[in-house]
Amino acid sequence: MSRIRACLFDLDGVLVDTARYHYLAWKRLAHELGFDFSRRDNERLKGVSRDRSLEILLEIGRLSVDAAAKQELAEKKNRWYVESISHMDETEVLPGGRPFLEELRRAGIRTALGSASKNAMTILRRTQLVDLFDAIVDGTKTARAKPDPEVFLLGARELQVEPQHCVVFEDAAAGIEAALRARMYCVGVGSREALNQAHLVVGSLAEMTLDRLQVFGYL
Ligand code: B16
Ligand code: MG
Repeated sequence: MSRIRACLFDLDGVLVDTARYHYLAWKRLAHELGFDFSRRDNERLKGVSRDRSLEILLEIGRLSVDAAAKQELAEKKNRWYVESISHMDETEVLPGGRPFLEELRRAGIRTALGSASKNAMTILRRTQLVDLFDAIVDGTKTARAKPDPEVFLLGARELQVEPQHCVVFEDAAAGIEAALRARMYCVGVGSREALNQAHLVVGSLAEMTLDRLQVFGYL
């Protein structure tokens, strides 16, 4: 078994719950466009890029708009979203996130962020998580969205660790597929039914310890 040398973390749904801010902004946009957008609909947007999220929203509202209008709508939603996350603070880190990152770093395991969000730096700064990462790969650095493995492969490359020595923590099915396509180990964070492709599933990072990485041959 290979030794684990790095852990890569998704942001929304693993370290912070920004899904609710995304939801409120998409819902406001849907209302402006004249239709409703439910929490159930919002599940389809988790881990998905901003552009693809807008396409899904327009599908739900049965609307078709040209490329320029799409860009305007995506920008409008993002302005509302950025306004909400600008009020975040360190209390919004999900349970177990900070202590687990600190434990990994004490043990010499490298850490990276692997998020689809173009707003990841703002969120990391607001929640005071920036210094806990050796590498930060977000939607501003990638060309292809999850389930493409690009975000995690780039993270591993920045950390100079081979994929077989990496573990990814993800809350979305698209992210788990991306991790598996990168040939990394994957821990699903959330419900077992939704994340059954992962090698291991935990309810939250509060259930994670260095010891539990032994299942991947940590020692
Ligand atoms: P932005 P993650 C993802 O973050 C969110 O889960 C997804 O809902 C969002 O559409 C995407 O980021 C893009 O975010 O509009 O801020 O660029 O889960 O990959 O950390
Ligand atoms: Mg996520």
